[in-house]
Amino acid sequence: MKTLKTWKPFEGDIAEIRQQFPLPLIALAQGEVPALVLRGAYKPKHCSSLIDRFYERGLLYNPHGTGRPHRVDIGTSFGKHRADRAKFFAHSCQTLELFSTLFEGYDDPVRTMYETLEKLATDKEVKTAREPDGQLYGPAIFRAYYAELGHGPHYDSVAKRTKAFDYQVSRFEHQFAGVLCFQNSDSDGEGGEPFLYNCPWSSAIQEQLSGEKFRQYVDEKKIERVQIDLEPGDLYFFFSENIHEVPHIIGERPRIVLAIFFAMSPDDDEIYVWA
Ligand SMILES: O=C(O)CCC(=O)C(=O)O
Ligand SMILES: [Fe+2]
Repeated sequence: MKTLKTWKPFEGDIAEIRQQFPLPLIALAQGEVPALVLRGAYKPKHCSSLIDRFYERGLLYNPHGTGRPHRVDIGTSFGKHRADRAKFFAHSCQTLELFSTLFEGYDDPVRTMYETLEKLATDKEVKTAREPDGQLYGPAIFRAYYAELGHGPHYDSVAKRTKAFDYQVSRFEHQFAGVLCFQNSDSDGEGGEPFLYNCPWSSAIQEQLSGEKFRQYVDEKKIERVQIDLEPGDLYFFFSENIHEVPHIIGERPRIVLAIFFAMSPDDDEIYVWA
């Protein structure tokens, strides 16, 4: 692996980030910085209390003695549901309803993410993605990765990868993600902590993305990568058009995050957020 550490995540509060990067999202898109990390953006105590609530309400499963581990989403994944438009928007509607009471008694973590993003977005308005007829996308998603689950090297772009041109979110130039850690898995190793590569997607990269090929390619081309080490309550933003991965989880305790995707164009006043 490369030892030169020129590509490092920047950690700070909003003011420190904006002082360093007057246009933080553009800095991410241009690869000046791999990620912006806001420690303690949300109260860790609220993370654990909400997770208890998710178990109580059967929104997460207890791994003991159950069958094959599978990822659990609480929310509406665009990628998973977009093929059937009517069902996608109906599902999103249910998520909005669920989220309207799910956080009662605690800070609303979805609002925390949107408000933080709005402060980083400088002069843009941050909105849940919507279609011209007013139908809303899912606002955010909780993801629980259980043992052996992760996410191999990939990039996320509705415009470039998903090519969902029948949806409004494809109109934007750049796509990003924000992830708020709720719980880490119990391994001390690399498991569950995301890696970001200094490598935007291109059609040439596409051929390298299958199987073990990408790791070889990264070594050969000396592509820098960074691992983002998070504690509950920490939030990070990154350019999701860079290749990234989540190494699989080791141990019984699932990694639980609240994630958003969002897209912007320099000349558009709105930022659309979805899941
Ligand atoms: O959970 C993370 O840190 C990244 C997740 C991710 O890459 C995705 O959901 O597409
Ligand atoms: Fe991703």
